[in-house]
Amino acid sequence: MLPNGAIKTAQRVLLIESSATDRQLLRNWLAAERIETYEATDIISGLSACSKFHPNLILLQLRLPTWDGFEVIRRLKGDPKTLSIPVIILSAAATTSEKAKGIDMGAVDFVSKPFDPVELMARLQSALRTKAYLDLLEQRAHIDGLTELSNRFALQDRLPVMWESCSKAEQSMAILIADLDNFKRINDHHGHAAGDEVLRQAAATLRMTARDSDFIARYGGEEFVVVAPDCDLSGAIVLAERFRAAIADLRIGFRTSTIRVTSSVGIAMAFTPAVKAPVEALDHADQALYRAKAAGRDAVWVWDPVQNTPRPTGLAQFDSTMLQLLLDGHVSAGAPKGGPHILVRTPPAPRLR
Ligand code: GH3
Ligand code: MG
Ligand code: MG
Repeated sequence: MLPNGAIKTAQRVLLIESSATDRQLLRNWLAAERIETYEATDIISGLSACSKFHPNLILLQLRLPTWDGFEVIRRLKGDPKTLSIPVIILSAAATTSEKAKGIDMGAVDFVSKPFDPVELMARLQSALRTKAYLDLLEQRAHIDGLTELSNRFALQDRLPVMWESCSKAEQSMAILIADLDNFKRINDHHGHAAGDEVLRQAAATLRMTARDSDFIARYGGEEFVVVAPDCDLSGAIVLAERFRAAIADLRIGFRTSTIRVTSSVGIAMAFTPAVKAPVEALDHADQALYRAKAAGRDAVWVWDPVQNTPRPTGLAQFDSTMLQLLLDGHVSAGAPKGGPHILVRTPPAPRLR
């Protein structure tokens, strides 16, 4: 365990208290400790303050008008967005069974009247520290240690949320799976440390190629998933082709060697008639990726929602400069070799970082 003070705690406290006298008293103590405070007098304003103010801790009076404080705790703990905010109950005369009920429902502590500023601050700082530790642990549990991208757990959490919000906003959304080609050979020829460096640089390239609003995760060993909200099929192909071309352009210096690597990408769109859930779109992207591999790698394939089968985009034959000219609409591709394809001439290019 780290000593007190070893972790920086955010200091934003929501005070839900109906008594103006107690609010003033607590406000003054919190201000003296330089704690940013937001005040609410009842359950409605208290709950709405959570989404506006994003408190790190809530000081909650049990005796509130209309509904009691237990209802506030029940609602806070029932909502994933507020579930982890620690609640300290302020109580004038809570019975033992009320205290037990509060703790049982998820409150972290009690402070009884008459309030003592030293005790209150010690309990409050302790709860803030615990919250900061938990936030740090949660953050670390969602980050891949090698590439510093989000990991698979983070993807599992974020994908359904992004899916829901794009669906509500009636926006398109694309899912890409990119996999480095013949990566095992790099490990075999240059060693595991070289493979790690390739993964780091591929991840950094992906991060630079994607938009700020895209969510990128390391999905497995040498596999990455990009969830691109508000991105139509043309935009997704541009993004995938940029990534593929940028990876192919990399020259990764490792000790005395220069390593090159290519990647294959599968794309699937959300909200097509056959796709009801994120896992189905991921599966389509995976099938498209599989076909890109089978067709020779260093290619982008897309799940065609009309034919219900993967198709090549037909752009893999161009180097990155030519590809950029093509995607910017400055030149025309002519007839690409290799049969049916989806060719994009003037797509809305995603914003580069
Ligand atoms: P394909 O083109 O079909 O994708 O072939 P591949 O060699 O890239 O795929 P394969 O699944 O055969 O091998 C993936 C390799 O990635 C095997 C595994 O040891 C390696 N790997 C997975 N995670 C890491 C890692 O964190 N660091 C390094 N250096 N290698 C890793
Ligand atoms: Mg691979
Ligand atoms: Mg793989």
